[in-house]
Amino acid sequence: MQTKNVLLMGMLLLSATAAAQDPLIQTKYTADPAPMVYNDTIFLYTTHDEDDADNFKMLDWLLYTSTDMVNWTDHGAVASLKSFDWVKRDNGAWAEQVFERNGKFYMYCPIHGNGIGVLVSDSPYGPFKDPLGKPLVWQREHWEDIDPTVFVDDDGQAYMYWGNPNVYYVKLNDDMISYSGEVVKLAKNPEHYQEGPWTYKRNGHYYMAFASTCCPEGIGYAMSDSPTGPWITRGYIMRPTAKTRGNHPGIIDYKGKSYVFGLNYDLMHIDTYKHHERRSVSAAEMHYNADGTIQELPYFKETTLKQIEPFNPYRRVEAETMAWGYGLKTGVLANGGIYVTHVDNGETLLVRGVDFGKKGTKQFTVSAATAKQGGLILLRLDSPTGPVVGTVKVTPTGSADVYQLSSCDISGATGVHDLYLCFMGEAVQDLYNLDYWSFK
Ligand code: FUB
Repeated sequence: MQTKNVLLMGMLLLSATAAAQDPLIQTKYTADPAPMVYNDTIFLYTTHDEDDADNFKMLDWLLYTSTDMVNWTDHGAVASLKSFDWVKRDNGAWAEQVFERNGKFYMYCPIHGNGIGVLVSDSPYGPFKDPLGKPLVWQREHWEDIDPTVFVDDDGQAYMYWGNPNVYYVKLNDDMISYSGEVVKLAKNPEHYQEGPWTYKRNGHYYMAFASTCCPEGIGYAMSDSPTGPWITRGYIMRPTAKTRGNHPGIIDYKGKSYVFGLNYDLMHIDTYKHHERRSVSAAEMHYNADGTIQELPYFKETTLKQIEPFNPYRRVEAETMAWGYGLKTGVLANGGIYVTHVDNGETLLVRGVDFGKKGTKQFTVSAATAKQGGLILLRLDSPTGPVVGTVKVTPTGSADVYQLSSCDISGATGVHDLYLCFMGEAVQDLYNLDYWSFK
């Protein structure tokens, strides 16, 4: 993903993908989106396809947050296979979901071939711990225990559904880490069901969205009058298309709008069309009809993802907050924070819809570290070749782990603009690492 011709292609594709914001995350391969709304923020938990994956190579679960649907902050891995002492596999961290109940956060994690475990935290950012020391469910006679989804009905009864190719469910107890009764296998799957159920209740209707029959997988959905079915398929939220191969839904209502998240291979396709399991998460606004049915959407790239509200730059902004950062990578600081790295000459980081206000800004400050290279950061508005409103010089700090603040004057930045941090230096690669920035 790092070569210069690929970077150029990435720049060209940026204009094609910016409106759809397809995919949402470019610094890692992400899959199996599980969005959760908490405290006015979207917590987007995802699985993680490793950069060198050919088949599924999945070791941990990632977290991203956003308050505007287009600028996403990377919080790194919040749990991994190592979170479970009983897991002996070194692969198989498949599609999880996090569910909040009474101020605790429950992460339901399938370990492919080893059942479904549950982790608990007091915070949506983790740390997530295993309270059971064993799987919550494990039907050892097959490998169908994947893709758990959880919701709580109005009467307080919690349900967990999962499975490929069959759908199973249990009634979870109030503690959310045990269940009563038997594992139930649905007598009849929703038509076109393959895997990845996402079950919720909205305006009195029960919904089960799912990845529809492989391959390619679209996003289908079924409705029911009861949490235990029968589930009747009502159509596609997104029809299967040759443009992708797998899919996996996650659905939320947020700030008066509804969104469906899914997955595709569009990030990998910037680099290669040779098939590897290197997927990425996308999202689109979706709409319900008055009778509760859902309007079909075109493919992610043919939708427009609108920013919900302008971005406030007058605060500490973590550098790993971006709408687009193809070619960049993120790493973990000694204090557990996240930083931006692999910053090469000619790359850019886009933050969409930054509101500089009527009076505008006078100064930009960035916290950066670099052993010996250094370089410039040009701040451009509205395009990677737009007007330069400031240029900050990053000088060597003696170590790629030692961060120093550098500032520059800004002129001509008022109102709302897309902000491009354009990275330049004499070296080709690894100019500096970035921790955070702010305007004043
Ligand atoms: O990501 C691994 C598996 O692929 C998931 O569990 C399925 O839903 C499919 O997306």
